[in-house]
Amino acid sequence: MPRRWTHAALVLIAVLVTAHLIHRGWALWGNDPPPLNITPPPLVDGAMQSMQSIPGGVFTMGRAGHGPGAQRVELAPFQMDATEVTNRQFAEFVQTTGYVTVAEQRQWSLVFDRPTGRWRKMAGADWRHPGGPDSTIVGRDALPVVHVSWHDASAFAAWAEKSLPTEAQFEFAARGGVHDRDYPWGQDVAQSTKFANTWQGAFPDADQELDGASGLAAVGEYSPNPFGLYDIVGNVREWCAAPTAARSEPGLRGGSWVSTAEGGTLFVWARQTAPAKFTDNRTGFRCVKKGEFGMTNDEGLMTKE
Ligand SMILES: [Ca+2]
Ligand SMILES: [Ca+2]
Repeated sequence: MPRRWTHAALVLIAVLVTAHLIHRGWALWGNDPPPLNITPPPLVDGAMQSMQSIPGGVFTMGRAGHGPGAQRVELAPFQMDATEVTNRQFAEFVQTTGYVTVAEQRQWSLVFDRPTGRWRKMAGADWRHPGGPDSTIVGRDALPVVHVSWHDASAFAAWAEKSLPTEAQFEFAARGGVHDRDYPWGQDVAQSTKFANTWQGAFPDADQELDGASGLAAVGEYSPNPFGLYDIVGNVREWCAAPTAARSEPGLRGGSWVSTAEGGTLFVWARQTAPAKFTDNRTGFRCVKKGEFGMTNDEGLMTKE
């Protein structure tokens, strides 16, 4: 009798522990992806931008048969901005340093023209005037900064004591620990409307706006990937650190609000490039920091040691 009760108690405990672990979303099944229903830290719009710890590790970067192909890469742990850099954050940088962007010096930038689906050179377009000289960023604090060149993004990163991610860091982070899929959320492009601000429908005739956003969206409005990174695909495509190969253009990752599934730029392994002085209203950035240089406090904020 006691033995039966002991057996029953052990079974009950095993069931409860298993249920608890499953409820907590622990990966009991080896290398499967972590759950997507994580609770990310609160977003903070300002100089103290929320960063996420990215564990590092070995992964296959790229895709065989596409661009530079696939290669095994090993990465050290690092921290990455949870969101794209916003107008408010960039304004703080400019107010502090007096920095003048490439587009402001040049007095023009490229703006997407919906009727034609082309990028039009527009005088007076810059980060303060994202749609052209008559537009403004007033009331758009939480939108990603655009019309920033690779040089501008690098200057911001240096000021913030961070750097632009390498393409390997960006891709590893975008994959979110899911290494055999084309999107951070899996293979189903229809799910993109939950995780990313992109373009649905025939380009450039009509954006069906199934994701709820026409044009740019405020950062952090869509679900994060398993590493707690928002808009790592879509919204603005993001500058990466310059490649070491001579004369190579910097890479751009993640696609943007103008990207369609058919275009192929939304894949976690896809890459675009542009000249370092290139600017338009679909291109922005976020920063990274070496893991050992900072700690994350209880509120998910970077703190200096
Ligand atoms: Ca959209
Ligand atoms: Ca993005």
